[in-house]
Amino acid sequence: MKKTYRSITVARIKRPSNHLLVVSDNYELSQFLIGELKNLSFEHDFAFDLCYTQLNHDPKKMIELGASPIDLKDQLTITNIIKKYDLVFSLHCKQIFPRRLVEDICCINFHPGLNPYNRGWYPQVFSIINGLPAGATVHLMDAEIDHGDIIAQEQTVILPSDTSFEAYMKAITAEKKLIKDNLFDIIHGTFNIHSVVSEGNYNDLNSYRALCNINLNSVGTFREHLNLLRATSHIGFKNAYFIGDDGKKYFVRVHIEQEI
Ligand code: 0FX
Repeated sequence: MKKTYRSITVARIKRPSNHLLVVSDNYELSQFLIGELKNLSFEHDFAFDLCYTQLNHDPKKMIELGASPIDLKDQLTITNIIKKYDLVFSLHCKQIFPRRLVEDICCINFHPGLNPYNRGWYPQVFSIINGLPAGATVHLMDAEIDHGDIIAQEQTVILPSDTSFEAYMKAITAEKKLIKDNLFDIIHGTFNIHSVVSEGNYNDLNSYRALCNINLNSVGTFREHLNLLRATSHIGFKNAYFIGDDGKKYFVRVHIEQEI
């Protein structure tokens, strides 16, 4: 794996957590995390709560898992989190954690990208386009997005046949492994953190939207065009499109198979 952090230990957190808040808008990962949490046993008192954010417009399955709503933009909510919890997880959360929260409590992000490469929106999409490494990262949070000292990482391999969907599923598998391998130590407070070698790069939602708007007159190699289609093809979503001569919008998706 390409080293993305310095191998020096910058700190070792020593205090076990008694009360964890998990903020997540991702059902699959929340279900997995809860399963792992229930398998662990600690010598100290430990409890956790699960919340989904205001930006989650389809929270039915999160509610079935026992999650309650939370608004991280509300100042009183942040004050109450700081009073009640000593550890907070961001597990694919749709709201940004405010500075006050990440500076007052140990907040940890589970991210489907290999920091510091392609931080921000849909890391695997941009890895397909720019060839930067992909994977998953668990890291301490600071006030910048997908930024902070690294606890653990897993790199994934994106094949020429992978679209955004397959590359994303590989990142999810890597995240589950990171959860399994690091959860006890994180809660126990016996994990090491490592500083990141560079700021890397960040992609916002507008950069993604720009990729989806196909310019039929764009000039480039076939590889570039194919990579754009791979990067925007994701089962369940209509992403890339062009406007036909009839003025109508046409969505495009690519399917690639490796010879067996
Ligand atoms: O759980 P998650 O990967 O995303 C969540 C938050 O929604 C997101 O704001 C946060 N940055 C992330 C760390 O955690 O699920 P998702 O359904 O939003 O996206 C999953 C993948 O689906 C994404 O990597 C690319 C694909 N996708 C998603 C949307 C919304 C598309 O191809 N098109 C889309 O319109």
